[in-house]
Amino acid sequence: MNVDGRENVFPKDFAWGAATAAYQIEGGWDADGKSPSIWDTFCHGKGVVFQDQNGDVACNSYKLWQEDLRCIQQLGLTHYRLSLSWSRLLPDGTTRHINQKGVSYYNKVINDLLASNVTPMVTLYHFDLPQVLQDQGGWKWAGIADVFAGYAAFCFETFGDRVKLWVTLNEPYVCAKLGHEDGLFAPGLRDPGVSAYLAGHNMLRAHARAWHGYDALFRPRQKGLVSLALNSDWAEPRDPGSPQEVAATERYMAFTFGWFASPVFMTGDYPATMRSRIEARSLELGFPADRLPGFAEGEPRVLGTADFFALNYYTSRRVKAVSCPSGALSFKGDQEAEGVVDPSWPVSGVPWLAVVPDGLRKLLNYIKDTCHNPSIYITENGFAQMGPVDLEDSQRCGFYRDTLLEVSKAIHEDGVDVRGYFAWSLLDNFEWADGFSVRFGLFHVDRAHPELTRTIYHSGRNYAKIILRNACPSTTQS
Ligand code: GBH
Repeated sequence: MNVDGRENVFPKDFAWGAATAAYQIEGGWDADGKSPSIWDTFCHGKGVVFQDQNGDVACNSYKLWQEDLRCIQQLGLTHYRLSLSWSRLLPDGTTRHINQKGVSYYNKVINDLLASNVTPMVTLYHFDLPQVLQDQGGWKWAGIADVFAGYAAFCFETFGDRVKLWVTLNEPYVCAKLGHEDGLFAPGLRDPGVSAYLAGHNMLRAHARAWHGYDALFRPRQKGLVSLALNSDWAEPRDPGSPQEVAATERYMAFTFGWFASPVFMTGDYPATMRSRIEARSLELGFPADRLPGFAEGEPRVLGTADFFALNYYTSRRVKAVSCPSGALSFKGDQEAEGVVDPSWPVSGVPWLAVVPDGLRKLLNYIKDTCHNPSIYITENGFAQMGPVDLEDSQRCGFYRDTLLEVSKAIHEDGVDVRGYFAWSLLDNFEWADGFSVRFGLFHVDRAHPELTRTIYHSGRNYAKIILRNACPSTTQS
């Protein structure tokens, strides 16, 4: 439906948001009774983060929430996605001890948002496991699922009268793979081919318990929605005429998108491709064939435990087939595929983030087709700047314009049920292993200034205009 060139107009009630995460912005890492998370521990170690930086202070949003609120208001956001720090609320990880100062902080944030007519979307877990729970085995420990469900129920009970949009886990793929296979993210484990599958499995068990808890005990009176945020690239074969690359692309999607989307949205189990590849590789290398755990009878059902699809999309890949003949187990050896950046794609400030807006439209259609046409929130999407700060960030302006045009096409031409869009991120913040060297904000945060002054980028002003008009420019002018 491209009537009168108005396809760039978004549906009424479209959610316009920006997203952040607790560890990336809050600081106050040991303030008021908060215990350390695995990211505190990870960053306080040497040589794992750019220039040994850490989130001890970050954007100091724990103290400067009013400044963040001003930024939110200046953009005119209808929605704001934030995450809760588990170890700020429950310092020993469990509800045995509740940190009232943590509760008060988030109550203030949520109440201020609502008073400003901004709907909160709250993520329970954005990579920052309480260290005390890591000490018991973290996501590799089966018992974590019940502990997480207890934390989730506590949050629903405490904030659910006002919060109606919940995300349990942010990007289980990243947490499992970068945290347990590659060692690039906390907890920094390098255990190729084994731990990521186990950690991912326990995340799914944890998520399912949280969702069922909400469904049974809270939904009847709170009437909210619960999902988990899945990140995925869009992938296409390097050479569409090559059957090997077509098959490799299928494996690539199965091991990234399907790993978590299939159990929750499609079949209740991992993709068949994953099961068969991992089993074959285990046999080949003489390993017990149960690296990818099964969904046990008698466990809470995982299929159907999402009330909407929460998608984090950043980039796309061309896929080639690779084989790892060496004797070592690895995720890549199981997947037998590698994603590469097409040389024709422009890249952002970081090499991994190639700018491929139409990949988002394709991925949205793929979700519609493979996951039973769910309602979709794009819970993260954004563009990285590196090097000198450029407040006139024209490349990022173009990125948002082109991306939103693809979203509007997905809605109007393809009939994808996209309900909202959250820019990553409200602020320049602590970009995990890249520290503060990579900036995703709609607002710049001046780290040299004692008050960590927030200044809007040109892209922030443009985004505010888009929100105000509920439409993105349909031409290359903005
Ligand atoms: C999101 O992950 C996170 O949810 C968010 O917290 C983060 O700030 C945002 O992305 C921007 O990165 O350096 O080649 O090893 C998106 C998934 C995982 C994609 C880490 C890039 C690093 C690739 N990201 N990955 S590389």
